[in-house]
Amino acid sequence: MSQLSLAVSIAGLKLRNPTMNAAGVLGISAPLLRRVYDGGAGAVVTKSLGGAQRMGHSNPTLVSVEGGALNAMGLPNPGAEYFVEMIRELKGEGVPVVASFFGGTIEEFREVASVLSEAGVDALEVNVSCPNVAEELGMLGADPVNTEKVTEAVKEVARSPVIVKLSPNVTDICEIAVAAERGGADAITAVNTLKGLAVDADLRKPILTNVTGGLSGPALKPVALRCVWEIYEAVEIPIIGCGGISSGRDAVEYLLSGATAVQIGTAAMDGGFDVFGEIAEGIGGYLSENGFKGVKEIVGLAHGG
Ligand code: RRO
Repeated sequence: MSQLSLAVSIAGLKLRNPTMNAAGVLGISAPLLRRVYDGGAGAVVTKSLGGAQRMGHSNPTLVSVEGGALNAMGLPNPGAEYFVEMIRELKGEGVPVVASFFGGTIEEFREVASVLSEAGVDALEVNVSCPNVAEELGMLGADPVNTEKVTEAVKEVARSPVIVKLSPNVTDICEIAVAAERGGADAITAVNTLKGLAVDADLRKPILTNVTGGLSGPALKPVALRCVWEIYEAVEIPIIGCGGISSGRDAVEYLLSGATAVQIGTAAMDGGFDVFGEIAEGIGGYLSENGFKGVKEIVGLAHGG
């Protein structure tokens, strides 16, 4: 019998396998997140939650583009307090829950982190990288000083691991990753979406009401993989890879580049809930075919000795 294990631990967050949904995809209610877990995910991630309910941008907020999708949802969410009961429900069913959240100020980040921590989440994912809203709500993570301050504030109230989700829309992602680590981050998610534009030639206008949006899907993969690679060489903390993963082989490429786990977004919108189990199985197939006994053995292996 094979001794193969797909289980991984990210700073104490224990996963039965390295897959999760990406924040914002299938994460807006407990029943949907339950289906993500039943579909085979190792943990589930909520839609990014703020201190108060937000409607987000008006439609159109999502458009298919070459190699993926462009979204500008604008942080629609019911507010962190509203989600507390759903987190408890999922926890009661034994589902590991990562709460993604954001704030307009450092104080709001701290307050929301406190609410979600008290609800008993297994990890907090700090979203300092939304490309679709005004700077104070979205791209605090474009600046290392702000990233460090936000991380420190969240760490002060967190009772579970703190993961900081970074943006690819920066000159030097390692500088931001190092700042998050200095602020006390337990892990990094790399990356959020890449800022892009879609124009309708007949209407002679941008398609999204927000004009620009965040690119996800296969077209993002080489960029996100490069980010994981660079961050792996810059920090000691674990990395969760995100961007264009739709197969076990894609996930393996992330693990080899330095990720300990992966998040799946656009492929879950296209392929449904079973994609998590299929990707986990694909990772398992690669490990056993190549004589490895666990995921940890291949994390960062492409960097060489
Ligand atoms: O809601 C959004 O527009 C959104 C968010 Br919060 C994010 O972090 N990344 C993204 O592509 N869209």
